This record gives sequence, structure tokens and C-alpha cells, in this order.
Amino acid sequence: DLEQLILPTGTTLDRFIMRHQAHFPFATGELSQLLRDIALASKIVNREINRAGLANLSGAMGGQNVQGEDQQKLDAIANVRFIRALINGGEVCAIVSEEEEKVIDTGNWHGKYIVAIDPLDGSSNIDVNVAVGTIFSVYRRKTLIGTKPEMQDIMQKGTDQVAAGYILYGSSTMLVYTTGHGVNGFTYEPSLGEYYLSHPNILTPTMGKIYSCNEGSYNEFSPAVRKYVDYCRESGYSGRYIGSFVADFHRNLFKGGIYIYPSTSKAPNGKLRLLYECNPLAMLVEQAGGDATNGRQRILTIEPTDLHQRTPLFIGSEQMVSKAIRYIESET
Ligand code: AHM
Ligand code: MG
Repeated sequence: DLEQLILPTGTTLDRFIMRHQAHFPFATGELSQLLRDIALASKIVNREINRAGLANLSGAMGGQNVQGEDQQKLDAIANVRFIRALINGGEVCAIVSEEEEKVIDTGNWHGKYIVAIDPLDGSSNIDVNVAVGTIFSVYRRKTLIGTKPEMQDIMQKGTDQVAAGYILYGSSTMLVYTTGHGVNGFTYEPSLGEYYLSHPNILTPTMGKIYSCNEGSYNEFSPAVRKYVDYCRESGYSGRYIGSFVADFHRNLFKGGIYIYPSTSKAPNGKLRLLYECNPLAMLVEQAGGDATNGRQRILTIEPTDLHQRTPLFIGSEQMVSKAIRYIESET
């Protein structure tokens, strides 16, 4: 009927954020604004990603962007976009980014939030037109508002996150986030420039039939992880690995499955970073009813010691993660 012809209808991200802010009696709206800043930057990054193939055609697009800056790789562009949006927003006093060795002091010392972000994960996939993502995590600062942010503000455990989420630049672009009250997913409508609530109250299946890991590294996995992977094969599970964490995570979140990036003989702590890759998706998966562990400890309880520290990761459907843990625990 007519209703269906005039899609999209429904709740925009802005309206959703505003409505939910009313649920927190003392909320000042700063977290809401911060989430809107991230959404805004993601729209710009989305646009850049969509024309990535063209941007490399020197001559056609020119070697410079609209600001007259030299054309940079998209992960660097995404980094600049998110950082600018967060600095302009004013709610964030410090930022940790995968693209920056050191903490960024935004100068907004009255901002009460800290953001850890991987602006463009899986960026090696862009050149071949495969989905990539942004992952973000938000903490409340511990030190006094108005003072210079310190390491104790930045090095917080995953359980201290006040919000976390990701943007998947896939066949459609989606923003999925949580503020600790469930998980909601929004799909971007590019012609209107709006995110619409498309996946309310996301819950992940407790059991799935997909395992996702880089099986090319099988011989470098520990015996226990090899045995678990063998178990997945013997159980007839599907092996699905894009090599783009957000995309692999997103598929498994909806279909049920487990994503594994274990320690390997070459990379004893695995590859993924605790602060801006593992913690945010661990909070999200727990909010959706799933689990995330390093094999021996819940990801969200790991005490960070280094900005860019890595951790092995097993994340996804609860029953699959607990099965993997049992294999690892039996390894002495
Ligand atoms: P990046 O942060 O340098 O993009 O690396 C992270 C990516 C993840 O998206 C992906 O899951 C993983 O690296 C793939 O690694 P591998 O090629 O070792 O399987
Ligand atoms: Mg990354």
C-alpha cells in the first residue's frame, strides 16, 4: 500500500538518541551529542569510501581533496574526520586512535568523556571493494572535569565503558551501538543523509554454525585452539572469514557464530587491540547476549597496561565461546 511506497519511515538516529536520553534523569545530553558527532563523521567517511575507487584515479579526481590537502589513504582520512568531529563537538577531553601513537588531548578539558576509536578497521580491504568498519568506545573520565586528562582516564577496563559501537560500511552502511541498555542497529539512507532504526533490540543467537578465523594460520595456533577448530570442522560448521573484523562480527551477531583471533606463534597476544577493537565489540556482544574472552578471562575485565595492547579474542554466541573456553582450559 501507499505506506510502503513512501519508505523510509520510522525513527531516525537523532530522534532515537533524544528519546532515550529522556530515560536518564540526570543526563545533560553530552553523550547524546557525542554519539551524533560520531554519526556525522561516519557519513563523511561513508562518502569517501563509496568513491574510493575513483579517488585513486589520478587526473580524474585530482591528487587533492576539497580542502586542498594531498589525497591521503582512507584510513588516515577517516582518522582526521573522526578526530575533527570529536574535537569540534567538545564533549571529549581525550582520544585514543589506532592511527595515533599517543593520546590526543583535545584541549576540551571540560568534556567528561574519553573516546577510543579504530577509525577504519580492515582498511587493506578497501582497495578490493570489501566491507570495512569503524569501531568506537566511550568512557567517562575519572579525574576532575576541567583538569588535564590523565592516564587513569584512558586506561579503563571494558566494564567501565558507557557506550560502544561500530559502523559497517558494507552493501549498506549501518551504525550499531549500545549505551548499556541493549543494542540497536541503524541503516543509512544515503539520499536523505539519515540513519534510520532498522534493527531494534538486537539479540544474538546463543548458538550458531559459523566459525571465523584465519585458518591459514592454523599451524601457528596452540594445540587447544587447533582442536577447537577441528571440532568446528567436524561439526560441519561453515567457515566464514572476510578478514574485516566489523563485517565478520556483524554477520555472526545476526546469524550466530564465533570469531576467533587467537595467539599465534608469531603473535603471542593475537592481533586485535584491546582498547578500540576488542572492548567495544565485547560490550556490544554481551549486551546482545553473547560473550567475549581471551580464552582465560572475560575481555571486559582485562586491566589495560598499554594504549595499543593486543589480546587474543574469542567472541560471539555464548555456547560457542564457552565451548572454546573448555578446550583452552583443558590445555595445561
Ligand atoms: P587493521 O586494524 O590493521 O585493519 O587489522 C585488523 C584486521 C581485522 O579487521 C581483521 O579481522 C584482521 O585484521 C585480519 O587479520 P589477518 O589478516 O591476520 O587474518
Ligand atoms: Mg584495526
